[in-house]
Amino acid sequence: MKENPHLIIFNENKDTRGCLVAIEGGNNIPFEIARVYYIYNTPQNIERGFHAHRNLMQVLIAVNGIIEVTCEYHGQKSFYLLDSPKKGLLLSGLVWRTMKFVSDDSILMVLADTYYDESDYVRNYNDFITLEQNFLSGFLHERA
Ligand code: T46
Repeated sequence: MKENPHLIIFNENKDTRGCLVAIEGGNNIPFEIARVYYIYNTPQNIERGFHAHRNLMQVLIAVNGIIEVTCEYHGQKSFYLLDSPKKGLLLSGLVWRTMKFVSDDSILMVLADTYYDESDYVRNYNDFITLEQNFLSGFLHERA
């Protein structure tokens, strides 16, 4: 099931001791979690990503710091500011993504629906554009 990129706001259990967010696969995110990875110790304003995925579904969460994510899909660009551990960004399917680690204390935690598979990556931008065009022409053909 493919969905356009969008933010998910998690419920926060807050009391005088601090805050707790719980994420349950298939409940408050739309897939079962097969893999968790996190990215940290990034220099300030470094950008990572610059690729798309063919099928992978992921939720990106800045558990610390501030991370700007740019998404390109269906010929348009959208920007998401991950500035709270309460926010998750759902990415599924063919979305060209870049993540800018705005503060050097930023930690990006990612929940993914499959194990690591390099063959799912589209790391060449021209290949991404070709795949997008194929997808869009197939979509328009189906609707005609
Ligand atoms: C994504 C964004 C948000 C592994 O061995 N296992 C893994 O599960 C992952 C995710 C990566 N790797 C290896 C592959 C590379 O040799 O770690 C190295 C760095 O990966 P990459 O350059 O793809 O990292 P980012 O930050 O550009 O992208 C990562 C994810 O790879 C990608 O799926 O959507 O974060």
